Amino acid sequence: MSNFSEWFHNILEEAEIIDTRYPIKGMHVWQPQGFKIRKYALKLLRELLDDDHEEVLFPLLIPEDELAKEAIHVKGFEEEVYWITHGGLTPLNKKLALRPTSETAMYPIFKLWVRSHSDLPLKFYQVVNTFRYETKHTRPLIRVREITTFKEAHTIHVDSQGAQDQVQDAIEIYRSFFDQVGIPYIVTRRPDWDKFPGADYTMAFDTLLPDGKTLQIGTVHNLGQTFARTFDITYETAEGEHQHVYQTCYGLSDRVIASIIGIHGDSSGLILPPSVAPYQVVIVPVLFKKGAQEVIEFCSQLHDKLKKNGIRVHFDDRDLRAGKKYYEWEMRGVPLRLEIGPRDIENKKMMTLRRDTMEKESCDYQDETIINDINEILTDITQNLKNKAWQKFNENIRPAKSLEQAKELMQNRGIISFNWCGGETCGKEIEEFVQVDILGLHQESSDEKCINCGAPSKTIALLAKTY
Ligand code: PR8
Repeated sequence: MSNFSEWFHNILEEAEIIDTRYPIKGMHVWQPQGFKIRKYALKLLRELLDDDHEEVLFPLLIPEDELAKEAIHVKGFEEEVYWITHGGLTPLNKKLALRPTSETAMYPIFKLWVRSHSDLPLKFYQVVNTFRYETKHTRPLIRVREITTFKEAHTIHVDSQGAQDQVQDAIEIYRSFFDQVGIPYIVTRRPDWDKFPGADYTMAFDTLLPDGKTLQIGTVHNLGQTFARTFDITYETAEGEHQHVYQTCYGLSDRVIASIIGIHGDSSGLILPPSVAPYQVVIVPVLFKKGAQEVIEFCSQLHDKLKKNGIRVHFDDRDLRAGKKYYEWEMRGVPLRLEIGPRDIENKKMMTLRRDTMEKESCDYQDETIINDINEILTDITQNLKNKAWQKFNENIRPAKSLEQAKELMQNRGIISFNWCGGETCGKEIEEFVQVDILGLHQESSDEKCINCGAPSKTIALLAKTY
């Protein structure tokens, strides 16, 4: 995969994930295969959030005066908002924004919903499309102007500790989500100049795409009381006083799918983790003149049995050369292929091909254990994909002791860890020198010095070329 960008665009087209021919820049069409991957990824996330969040659905349009209420927030988004100015031929007396995110749509209503301390915390989420007029180069799934699958959560708490704890909980939820699809990540606290407009602080998940550039795949923001004050969201304490609430919000986008495709795929196409694969297993009959009917019947029964047991399976009985079918299912990333011919049935065998390793193996076939056997292979594929991805990710995080070394290491892209004092002027100098971005503060370090200004530094930060 020497040219990742080209590979990525080709595979989106060939595997029928996204059609990029829609005539608006940054807005694309989900095709059936892509839509299924999206659907299963959403299902995983919903299962995690539904534990203690309520799903809601707010309108797409935000009145101009509500969007403008939170000054820092609106400043952060002013260059990215799409506006509706007319209803038919009639100019609107109040412009309406297409939500770039939904804080200013939701929070005026939260003001009406929040009453007493006993109602809190409240945790909501919605899955919607949001619109951002991105000026940087757009790319399908990675930087789009219509984010079609914006999964945004918004929570409300009585105190600052509640919001801080929620940030940690949200990070755990996202960890668990990314683990289920085998995506490696590193969590940093974004520098102040790069936090979400209106947030006290922002925690971000970054992964690494095969071209060595990092992609921000999720963010968790502690909003403190900024929005609560702006929208006057208060609750009544046990003593009957009115206090402003504390809030958090966090979100994931279409980038989740981009990273699944980009990180696991290879030169033969997609490699999908079973958790999101439209088909987890494909059965291909190996037919000869003799015994063909028996093979078809066997495969068809096997298909029904797997399906009944909750495995997403497809029986490919098209009248095509087996080789052509193999090529197609490999390109589409089906985790496991079963090839069954007359001799296999006779010998109680089947041929398996794992897409993650491309290993072909003749396995025993037993009616009683087949479901278990297949589920075991699928679990192993999930684990192997995750391990491989994490290993590659970790290999690409390298420490630098000086700015010169950071610059040199950066020639191979990846992530550089280094000691940083945390100061803004100093940070900008580092970015200027190495010509890449500071992702943020990653973890505590023993006493060291900032690699740029020499001031004492107790934190390790990360640098990377970012998307
Ligand atoms: C919030 N408010 O909005 P965030 N294309 C694809 N993905 C994108 C794009 C884009 N143009 N822009 C951002 N993302 C908060 C939290 C409600 C939810 C992805 O936060 O602006 C990035 O992965 O940080 C980002 O981390 C995530 O959406 C949330 O966007």
